[in-house]
Amino acid sequence: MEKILVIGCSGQIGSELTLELRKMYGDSNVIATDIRPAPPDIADSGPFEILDVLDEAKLRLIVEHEHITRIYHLAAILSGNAEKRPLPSWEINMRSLMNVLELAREMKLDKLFWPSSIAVFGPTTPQMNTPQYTIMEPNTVYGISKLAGERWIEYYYEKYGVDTRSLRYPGLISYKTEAGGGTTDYAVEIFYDAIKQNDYECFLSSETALPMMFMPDAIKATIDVMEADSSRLSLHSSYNMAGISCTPHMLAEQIKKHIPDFEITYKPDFRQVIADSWPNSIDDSVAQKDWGLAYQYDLPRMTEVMIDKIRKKIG
Ligand code: NAD
Ligand code: AKB
Repeated sequence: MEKILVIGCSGQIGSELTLELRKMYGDSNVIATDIRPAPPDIADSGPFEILDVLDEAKLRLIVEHEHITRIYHLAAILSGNAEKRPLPSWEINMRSLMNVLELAREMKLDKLFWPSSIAVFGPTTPQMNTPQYTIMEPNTVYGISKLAGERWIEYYYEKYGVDTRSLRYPGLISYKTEAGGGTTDYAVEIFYDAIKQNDYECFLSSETALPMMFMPDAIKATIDVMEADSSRLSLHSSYNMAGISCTPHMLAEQIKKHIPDFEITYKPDFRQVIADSWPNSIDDSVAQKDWGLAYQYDLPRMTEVMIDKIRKKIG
């Protein structure tokens, strides 16, 4: 039986992925951790501990004491926040990964999951239908840390056999937990403001196309890549994921179908430069071929569910 450790369970992804993992492996077999308190449904449904992933001794203690076999390492500082505090963000993003990789090597853990991002690409990358293998010269602290992380997970696979599965998530859209300080956060904020006040001031320009994905598709892909037989994986860095490519204008038009009075204005800030350096759309054919990546949600369906769920949540 697998015994799972989730690091970063209180974030946008962890708050949903942890519950899915508990359904699959049993509540008591999924140890949830974060540096901040867990949402009530995680704290109430199974084990939770406060853990700073930089505290190597405590991390080791939990892994040994709980007989952990797999780690989902989700803790990171996202692109927007990382630009405000470059060196501490580099420290958190990189040292946490190295702590986890070293533990996995020493303790021969079964598998790791560590997410990468479309932030690994940069201004010199072809922006349309960005291939799996292409020029990668990220110019953000976050992007550099994700690219370095991809190189390290592949290194640990080749040198030590540590099996880390990884996805280059696009911007994730969800209704349970707010987004964690990234460049794609507008695509979550827009729904809350549309429902609360019928307008939204967007920090990216109207025609900024970025790849996005609805959380249920991201969770399914995460579980699928972790469950895939290793013989099917042709790479051990991180898989491209395309999702839905859209601009703030396109998303606003979809929202107007449900909230006709909705108005959007644009006031680009420092995140515009980051967004401009990222792909407009992604080629994820390698993931489709290797382990069957597929999506259930397009832009209209995702918008419909987001509006419905957020209306119910905030009343
Ligand atoms: P988030 O910011 O919402 O959650 C991260 C969690 O990590 C937070 O709950 C935070 O408290 C925790 N954390 C931060 N520092 C920690 C530390 N020192 N020790 C323990 N926990 C710590 O981020 P997310 O959106 O859930 O992202 C999870 C992972 O997925 C990250 O690696 C991120 O880079 C990656 N990712 C996310 C997206 C997205 O759109 N959400 C896209 C691409 C990649
Ligand atoms: C961010 O905008 O930083 C994240 C990401 C795409 O990695 N959502």
